[in-house]
Amino acid sequence: MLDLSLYLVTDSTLAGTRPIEQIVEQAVLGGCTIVQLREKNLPTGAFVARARKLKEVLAPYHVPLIINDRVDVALAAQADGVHLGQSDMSPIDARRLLGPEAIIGLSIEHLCEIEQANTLPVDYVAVSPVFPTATKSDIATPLGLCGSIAVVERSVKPVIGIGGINRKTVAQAMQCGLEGVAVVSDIMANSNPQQVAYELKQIILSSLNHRGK
Ligand code: TZP
Ligand code: MG
Repeated sequence: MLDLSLYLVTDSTLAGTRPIEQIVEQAVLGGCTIVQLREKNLPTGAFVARARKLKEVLAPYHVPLIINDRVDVALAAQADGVHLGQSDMSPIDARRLLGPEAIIGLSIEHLCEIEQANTLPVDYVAVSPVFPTATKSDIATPLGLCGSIAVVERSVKPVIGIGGINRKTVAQAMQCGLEGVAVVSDIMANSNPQQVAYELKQIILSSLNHRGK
């Protein structure tokens, strides 16, 4: 079963001089259940190489590796799946290329996008963003708690949230009925990613338990 409860999205800028693989492994030890490699400025060859390295790190933990935007990189590195934005390759084409077992995620930036997403071969959708965030510059207007609840109500797929989710906001976000949350800066920018992931996970698990999941 796909566990979306604590979804780490990497950011090499926030990693600074620390190797991404090390931060990711610590976050997994703290409780991250799925990892997305997001590289906006890396040349393709280096992106594939980093994905391969990360896959090796994650394999012993059975934590899936998702590639942001790039189906070609996911294929080359034999990653577990891809996360697509509304203007990336269509999930139909991505599914055709990656096969039935691949994990495919899709960002939902506007409420109206959920109806189409329901018809697409995706495994989960992400409310993007839930809250304002400084981590990504080209973001849509935050859907907020009401928008997130509306996506959860209308979606036939599991829904996660991304954007401005951290130890202070995660409980509120989970109350929208999300399956999990994606986190960048709270984990990637902290000098103790394992501890942050652990704290986030405790809040998420307690919210899921209250729901009887
Ligand atoms: N997509 C939508 S918001 C965002 C991405 C990659 C950044 C979220 O970063 P943070 O630091 O968790 O707010
Ligand atoms: Mg994208």
